[in-house]
Amino acid sequence: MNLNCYLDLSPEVAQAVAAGKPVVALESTIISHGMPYPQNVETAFAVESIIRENGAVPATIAVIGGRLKAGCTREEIEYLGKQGPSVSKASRRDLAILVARGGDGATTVTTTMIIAHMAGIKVFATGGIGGVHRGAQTTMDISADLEELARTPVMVVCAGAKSILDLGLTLEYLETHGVPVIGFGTQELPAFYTRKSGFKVDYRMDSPAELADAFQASLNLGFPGGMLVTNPIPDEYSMDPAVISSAIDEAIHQADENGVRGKETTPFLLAKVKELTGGDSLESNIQLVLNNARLAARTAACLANGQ
Ligand code: PSU
Ligand code: MN
Repeated sequence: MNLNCYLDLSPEVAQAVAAGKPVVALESTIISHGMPYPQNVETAFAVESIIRENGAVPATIAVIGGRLKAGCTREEIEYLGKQGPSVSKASRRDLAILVARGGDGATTVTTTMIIAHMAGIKVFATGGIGGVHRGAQTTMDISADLEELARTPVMVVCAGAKSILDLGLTLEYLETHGVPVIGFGTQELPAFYTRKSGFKVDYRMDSPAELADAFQASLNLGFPGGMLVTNPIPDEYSMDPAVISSAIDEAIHQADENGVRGKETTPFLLAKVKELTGGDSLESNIQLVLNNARLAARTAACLANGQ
C-alpha cells in the first residue's frame, strides 16, 4: 500500500486493503456533475450497498479540503451531492493544485484511478468513461481518461461510452495505447444507454472469474496500464437508439453554437442529453451504474481470492 501523505483511507477501506479483501472504487464526478440532487446521493448510497451485497467494500473517491479520500463518509457523499457542479471536476492536471490549495474536487475516471491505485484498490466501477470527442481531428479533445487507462493499473468497469463521443476513434486510441477492451457477455461495444454501438470490442468474457484472471495476468506481467470492461445496460432499462441519437445530435449542435470548450464540454453534453430525454435517461443511468457495481464487486472478490 502506498502511504502517500496526502491520502486518507477510511478505516474500513484501510482494513480491507491491508487484509487483501475485495474493494471497489467509485468516482465522485458522477455524484456532483452526473445526476441531480437528491437522486445523485441516493444512487451513491445504493451503489455502495450493492457492492457490499456482492462481497466487497465500497470506496467512494473524492478530494475534500485538499485530502485525497479513498472511502468517503456518508456526510462527505451528501456534501458532494448537495454542492453539485460547484465542486470542481478534477482531472490529473488539477490534482496537485487542489492538494496545494486545500480545495475540493469531484474525481473523474482519471483521478479516481490515480487515487484508487495509490490506495491499493484494483477495481473501479462507474457509468461511462470519457473518450475521443467527435471532431477531435481538429479540436484535439480527447479525454484524459484514455491516457490514464494506459498508465495506471486499475480495472474499470463501465457501460461503454456515450455516443456524444466518436466511439470508433475512442477504440483506436485505446488500441494504440495498449488498453484491452473487454465486452462482458458480448463482442460488441455497448454505448451506455444502448446495448449496441456497431463497434466490436477486442475480447468477450462471460464471468467475473475470467475478468479477474485477465487482470491478474496483466498485473503479473508488470504492465503499467489498466483494462476496460464494458458491461451492457440491462435490456429492460436500455433506451430507444433513435431517441438517444437525436438528443445527442441536438446536444452537440448546441455545444457548437455556444462555443463550449475544454473541461466544460462533457458536462454540457451530458446535461443537454439528460434535459432532452427527461427522467427515462436518469433511470437508465442509475440502473446501469448498479449493474456495473455488482459486476465489479464480484470481480474484485475473485481477484482477492486468487481465482
Ligand atoms: N461520461 C459519462 N458520464 C460521466 C462522465 C463521462 O457518460 O459522468 C464523466 C466521468 O467522470 C469521466 C469524465 O471521467 O466525465 C470525463 O470528462 P472529460 O471528457 O472532460 O475528460
Ligand atoms: Mn475534454
